[in-house]
Amino acid sequence: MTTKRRGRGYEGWLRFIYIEDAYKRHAYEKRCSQLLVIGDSPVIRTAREELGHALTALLGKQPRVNGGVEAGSDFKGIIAGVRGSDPLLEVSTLPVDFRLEESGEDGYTIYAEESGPIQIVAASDNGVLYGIYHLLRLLQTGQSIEKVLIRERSVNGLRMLDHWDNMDGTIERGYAGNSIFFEDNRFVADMTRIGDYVRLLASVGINAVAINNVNVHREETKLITEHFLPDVAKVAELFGAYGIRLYLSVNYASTIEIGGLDTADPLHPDVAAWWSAKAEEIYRFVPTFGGFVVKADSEFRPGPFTYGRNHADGANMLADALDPFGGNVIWRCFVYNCLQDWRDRSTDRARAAYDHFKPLDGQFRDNVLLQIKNGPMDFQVREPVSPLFGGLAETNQLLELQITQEYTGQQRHLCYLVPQWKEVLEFDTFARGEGSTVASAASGALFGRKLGGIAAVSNVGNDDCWTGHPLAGANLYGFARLAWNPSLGADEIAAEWTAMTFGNDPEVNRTITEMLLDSLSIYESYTAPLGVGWMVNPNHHYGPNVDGYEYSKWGTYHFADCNGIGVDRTVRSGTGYSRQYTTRQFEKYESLEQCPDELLLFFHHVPYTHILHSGKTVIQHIYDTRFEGAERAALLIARWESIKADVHEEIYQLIWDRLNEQAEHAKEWRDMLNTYFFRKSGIADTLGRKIY
Ligand code: GCV
Repeated sequence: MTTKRRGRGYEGWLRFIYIEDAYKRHAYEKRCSQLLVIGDSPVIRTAREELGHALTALLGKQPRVNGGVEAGSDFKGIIAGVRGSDPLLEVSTLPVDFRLEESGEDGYTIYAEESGPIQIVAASDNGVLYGIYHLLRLLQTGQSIEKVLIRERSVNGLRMLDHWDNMDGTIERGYAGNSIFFEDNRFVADMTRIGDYVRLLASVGINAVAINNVNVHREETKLITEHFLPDVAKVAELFGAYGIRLYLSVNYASTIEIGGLDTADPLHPDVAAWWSAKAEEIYRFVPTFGGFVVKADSEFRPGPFTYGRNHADGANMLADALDPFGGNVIWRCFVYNCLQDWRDRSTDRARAAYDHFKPLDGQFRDNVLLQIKNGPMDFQVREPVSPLFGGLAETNQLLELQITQEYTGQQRHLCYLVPQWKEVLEFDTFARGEGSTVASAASGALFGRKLGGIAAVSNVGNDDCWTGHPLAGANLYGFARLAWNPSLGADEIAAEWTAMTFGNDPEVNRTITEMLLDSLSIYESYTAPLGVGWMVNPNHHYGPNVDGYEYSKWGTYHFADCNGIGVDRTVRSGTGYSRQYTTRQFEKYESLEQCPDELLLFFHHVPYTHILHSGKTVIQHIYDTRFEGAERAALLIARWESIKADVHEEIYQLIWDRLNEQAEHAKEWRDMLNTYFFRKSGIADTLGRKIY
């Protein structure tokens, strides 16, 4: 453990604040002054150290660690280890229902009666580490440990973060400073910060991280050469001590760019041989290497299409190279025509991923996972769920979310994204009848796949507080908690993160939790109406610009004119995108009457006078939500000010500044959108409010 106190939120949610309440502290002390963490692998050593340091900080006393304890002795402290690794971990004392048989690879049980030890019995070394962090969470949030019976298993095998970090130190869509991995086209010399980052991640169960951007440029292409592999190995070792496997994004055309070949044709034997030798070399340096992440044939990246091959050909060739070493290929489905003519109304970008990948279902190797963005477009504040979930029955899949707030306020606006992700995870695809949720498709459970999980684009940079906006830490935390268990509630995650990060003052907790929970709907209100999206400034994507993408090549249009707005994606009269869903969802979206208001303009082009389910016209909804959104954004400031006295001064100020900027920008959104739509429609606000 390398953390030094740096202030301004550096410790994130791993704040082990001395427990002032003597009664509580003594109650914990009674049970936590001796520790026995069994084993000696790097992960177990980490677990032991983490527990020791955290307890010392929380209780103000160093616990006795691994001091000669005999089986059968009257041990009263904390004992942790892998099931069966020591007679002291007497699994038979656990209540029958809480045996480990069903705990999965990373599961654990925490068990304590009023007397005797607190036992943490896990299925693996990682499980021990996770169990220890869980116990610490109980202490951080002030819960009783007198009688504990907790059994946890991870729902998703892969719980992954993707970094879009470039080797020059910049981060594509990064809003929290520069990369923590790279600077000046090399790895950072001081890796302390990487060590502190993986602590944060491991404490919430993340087990895989891709460290470089999926847009793999010239320098990053060399990450898989002996020039950089020793450094990759160093980082992988840091990761490994916390149970995390390192992945690299690779350039599909590496055979040409660094391999001396003149082709990247996946079916060419020289190409396959080059990648096999490359895999062998990588694993020589990095035995725990997780595998490759690949963005191919997407936004000007090379791919198998150049050779008339499909994406199964490309992915399988790489998968065969990694297979002997236990590596995976994570192949992204973000493939679409980014050179569209805006005059062409027949092409619909939303259709692209499904049209490309559905016909390939069943053709991918077992160590390939298709990484699918949550929606068919690109991380808008509101989109429907990608129909590939439920559409792919015979292929491993990985849901891709975006924690970094590219289209959701860029960490300058408060936008707690967990409620959005919950909606995605709970969406019913009906692929195997009712209850066929995205969560179950992604984990692999729905179709009986062995590999599956959730990945997300990290929001972390080298800012003091990691995430630019200190409250955006809740998104990083929340993603990981959901990846571990998608059925956790957005509210419980918010409350848990708040308590761990800001302490246990009930008023502070209530205020911050409520601000977080309201924030997505506030952001949505003043920005994109009724699922339309994309009304942002081109390139950097911050701030309102209603026609910013309307006449561009990116396939992202809203088609607003003087009569109406929205994209007709119906089978009846539009692009037919709606048919990519299974029947129940298709019928809902296809029908103007049944389509939910919040997605109306994603599926239908309607007049401004169309009446929503809410009883309002579309135009009145646009005006009302923009006025309300800006008002609610301004009210966030007062809510924050109400807890000024109880929040660390610097953090208070940082957040106050951002909330003020947000309130100002919300007004900009309100006025630009209202004016635009008033000018287009000529219809006045029924409440006669100020529209410019
Ligand atoms: C890494 C969007 C973003 C790009 C990103 C791309 C992707 O288009 O704007 O910055 O590239 O998605 O997910 O590959």
